[in-house]
Amino acid sequence: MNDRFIPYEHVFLEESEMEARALDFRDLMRGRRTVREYSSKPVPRRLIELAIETAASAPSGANRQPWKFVVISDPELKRRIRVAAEAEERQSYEERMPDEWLEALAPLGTGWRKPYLETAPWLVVVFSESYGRDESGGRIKNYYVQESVGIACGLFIAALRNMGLVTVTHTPSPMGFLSEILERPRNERPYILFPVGFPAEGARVPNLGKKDLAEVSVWKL
Ligand code: IYR
Repeated sequence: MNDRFIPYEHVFLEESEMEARALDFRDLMRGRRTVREYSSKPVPRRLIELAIETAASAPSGANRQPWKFVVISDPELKRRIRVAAEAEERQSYEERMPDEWLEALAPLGTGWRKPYLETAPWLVVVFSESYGRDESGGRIKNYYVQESVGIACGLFIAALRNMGLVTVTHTPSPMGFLSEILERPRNERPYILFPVGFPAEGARVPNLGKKDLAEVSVWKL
């Protein structure tokens, strides 16, 4: 018997229930905001585990699952990450980023200071695996790594939103310092750093909206 394929047990829903669930989920996700001001209120480790399990359910090229989630709560590590990230970001904002980019960021109100890297109870750094390792240490080729890890990060963000937590997709540039501080092997590349927690009391977000359906879709009927 060939067990390489197994039956897929799909749960079919009533159309009315499909639409109701779609609306609920759309509204939940529309309410998501990137938050840059964090409370130090603790978040149970179990919630982070669940968000990672959700993210790791993502489809990936050849099912290689080319991601690693490095989870940090240690204050000393957070401090080292903040110091290194701010050093890079300061150079970026003050020297590396062209005016056009700075103008594009102006509405977000971002800057090189990243206090959330210490305030948020958890930092989750997602690494992409440019290649994998087999049992004997040989290289395994990975496929569509950027796409795969991007999808996993999207699910991670959705999982956090669904459980009532907030995050920001922080991508200090360059991110090499994360490999060093977190002692990651050469095949792992920093992809996104997610501070995770609750918003600070009185936290504010930029007054931004999303494009509407007509702007983001084209229909060929
Ligand atoms: N990485 C920097 C700059 C930055 C870039 C973009 I594009 C953003 O949408 C937001 C920030 C930072 O984290 O501040």
